[in-house]
Amino acid sequence: MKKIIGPKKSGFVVMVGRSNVGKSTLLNALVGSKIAITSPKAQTTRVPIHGIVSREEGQIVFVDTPGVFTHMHDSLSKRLTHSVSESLQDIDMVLYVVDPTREIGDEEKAVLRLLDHVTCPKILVVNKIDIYRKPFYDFFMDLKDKFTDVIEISAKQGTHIQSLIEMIYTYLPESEELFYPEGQLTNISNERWLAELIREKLFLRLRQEVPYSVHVEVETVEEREKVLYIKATIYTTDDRYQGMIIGKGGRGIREIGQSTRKELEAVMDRQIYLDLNVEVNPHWAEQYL
Ligand SMILES: Nc1nc2c(ncn2[C@@H]2O[C@H](COP(=O)(O)OP(=O)(O)OP(=O)(O)O)[C@@H](O)[C@H]2O)c(=O)[nH]1
Ligand SMILES: [Mg+2]
Repeated sequence: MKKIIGPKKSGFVVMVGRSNVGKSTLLNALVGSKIAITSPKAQTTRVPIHGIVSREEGQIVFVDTPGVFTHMHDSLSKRLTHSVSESLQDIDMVLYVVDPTREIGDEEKAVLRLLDHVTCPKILVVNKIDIYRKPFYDFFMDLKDKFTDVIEISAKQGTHIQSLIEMIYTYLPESEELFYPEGQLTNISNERWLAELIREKLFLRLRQEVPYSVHVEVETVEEREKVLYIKATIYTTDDRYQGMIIGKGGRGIREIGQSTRKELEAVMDRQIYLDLNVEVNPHWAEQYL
């Protein structure tokens, strides 16, 4: 028997939440492919990334945003917060992603204030339910009445992801509109994605402030005999950071290159030659973000 499908629905669904709650991990789980980078450090995501789900029911465009910040003194945080407020304009739904395992701080309150002005349907997404100790679970459950619906998930383990997609279709407006061609999973280019993957390895490997000082640009992607040749430059703001990234005898940069290459070879199922350079450019944030 043929499944009965109602009128098509489509729209933009923005994920907001403070740093580290798992927004990018959730984006990847929803789309079923690693399009956004993730790390245990705050402020991993820098530019809003779209993840696209196209089904018979219609098309959902998920927008992953950077965490919202209260420390507005540095220009990076300012730019990131501005890009979140911009993402909240002209959208069809908000997923407010929260982490019940971590203390509620000023950043959480700032996100809640942002949400007060949003009039479209808002879904409270309680993430990380795979973690046993959730001391702040009740705090979020008490907010239930402010939201259209609530769901508990684990983005990392893929728990209740399909239920969340069904829930979203329930509240999405009727529309035949396709924002992206069917089959397309993201708005970011191949080069940008490669650069993001390198940035992820920097985030995973480097300590404290160093990863926040970097920007990655991929300059060349080229077929060369049996290998795919990729040339990329890591820009950092300071000589000191350059030294820390390169490491003693070049060990640091070698490790970053190797882990990126390993992941790329696994995903692309082919041999990769990665040519990584580190340059100092104090103005990359103004130039590239
Ligand atoms: N245990 C557990 N860990 C998770 C889950 N979802 C995400 N994480 C982890 O939480 C950390 C942060 O995840 P991200 O997806 O980078 O968080 P984010 O909200 O995008 O962070 P920003 O981009 O900095 O705003 C990573 O180490 C993830 O592996 C989950 O469901 N369970
Ligand atoms: Mg992120």
